[in-house]
Amino acid sequence: ASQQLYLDGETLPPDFVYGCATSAYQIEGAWNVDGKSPSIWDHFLHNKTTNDVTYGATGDVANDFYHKYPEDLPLFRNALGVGTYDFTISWTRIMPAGRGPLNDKGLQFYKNVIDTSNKLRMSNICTLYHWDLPQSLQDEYGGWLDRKIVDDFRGYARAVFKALGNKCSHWVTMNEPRTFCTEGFSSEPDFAPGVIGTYKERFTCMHHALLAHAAAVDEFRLGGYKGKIGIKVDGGVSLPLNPASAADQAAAARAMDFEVGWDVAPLYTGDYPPSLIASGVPMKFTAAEKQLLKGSVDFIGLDFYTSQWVTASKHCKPSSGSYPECTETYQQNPSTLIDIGRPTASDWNFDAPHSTIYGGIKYLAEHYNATNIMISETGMGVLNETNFPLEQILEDVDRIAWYRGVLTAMKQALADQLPLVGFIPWSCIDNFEWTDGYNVRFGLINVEYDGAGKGSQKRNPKLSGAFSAFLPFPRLDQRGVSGAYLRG
Ligand code: PNW
Repeated sequence: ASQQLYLDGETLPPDFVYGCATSAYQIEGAWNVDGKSPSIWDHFLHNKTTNDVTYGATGDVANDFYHKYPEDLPLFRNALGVGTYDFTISWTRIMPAGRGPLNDKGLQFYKNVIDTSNKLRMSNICTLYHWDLPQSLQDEYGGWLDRKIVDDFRGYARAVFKALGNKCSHWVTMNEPRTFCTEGFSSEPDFAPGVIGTYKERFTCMHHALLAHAAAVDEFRLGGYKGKIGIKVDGGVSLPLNPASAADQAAAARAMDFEVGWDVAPLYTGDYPPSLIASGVPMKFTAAEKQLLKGSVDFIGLDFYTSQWVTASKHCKPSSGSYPECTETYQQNPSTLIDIGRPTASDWNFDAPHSTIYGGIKYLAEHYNATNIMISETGMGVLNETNFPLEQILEDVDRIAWYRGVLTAMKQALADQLPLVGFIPWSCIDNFEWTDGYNVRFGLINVEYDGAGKGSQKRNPKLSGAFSAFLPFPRLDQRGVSGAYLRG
């Protein structure tokens, strides 16, 4: 292999994607405009009794992207220099009853976003689901806890593909099933639907999410659409604290199975990781379901932010077989997990690019023979208290340091011939950061609002935005790759 590996057109795969990402609930606002019905996030935050979202913020207005996209998309293209805009579709905007007729105005909004992107010479990665389930389906049958969700998701996917299927170069069925299933049904859920659950609920949600993913991919392939389809999975990389210890190695391998493998293994093997099955699972896939799952991704998106060292727990030995309780305790026991890297404003997120980015790509490639791996989200949040001077917020050198580390890790991956095909920083622009409200910002562009989301909404590119514009990636317009049908 060449010793001179630069992240440029010569050494990157020819279709390498460089973009930036957002999600519907986090930026659009307009929560009840033009026929949109409430999602579980609207409902959850409107009906909260505990006040654990910073400053009681909601996504009711967020960035008002629903109205401001004509000013934001040129910024993404021109200030950040991205070739791809990665966005998510709100189910309740496009199909307000959860199934049945489409809402023309909602659909038109996404057509406008795509057409405007294409006019600016950006392609689109389009995601069907980033956590904003129709509240009506939650009310009707409990949403992800009922098998009915699989058919409804299939119907929603079919309708979206029919309307927009050939307009996106990449489709993502859903964002991070593990995050929305574990956070939405935890013992103290701070994510919608906010249903207190045990491992059984979390597993059931994951099981149905995986089946829904497979059903959507099935629809896409049956329809013969032109783009690629995949999923975005979250996860950290778990490494043995003491690499020489067999017990720590086993603990780390197990943590990878239970976290990353939980949703990744079914995509490649058709079933959960053997160690997870051996520990006892509440639901199993049928032979037909396994067949649908296996090979259900053209590409895999890694939303990888952070990593941890793992050491064998004294309290619950991996071999004890009393999963779920044992394993969950085992994973969550603070004495067994040690965050790797520089702390950030998010208590779960530490800067360790070699472990997280290089390690994540390598793990997927080696363990699951994954090809077409995309770093579909990574980034760091910075605290944005209202009294901080704007100049300080815009000079976000810490975030540049984060992305420099990511670049080095990606160079290493490419040098090792690992199949990295894209890189999508999170996020294009500041937005509603779930339980942190607007107080922790991940954007390459600043938005002037306070922790509750109130303010002028003025957009200001950060220094990291300029850094993004200078990254030596090929942009779609210079190469025309897949641009023909995107623009055509
Ligand atoms: C991503 N973790 O999820 C989400 O896709 C975005 O919506 C979100 O804004 C972004 O992270 C920043 O938080 C994750 O706890 C959230 O490891 C949490 C974790 C991982 C991914």
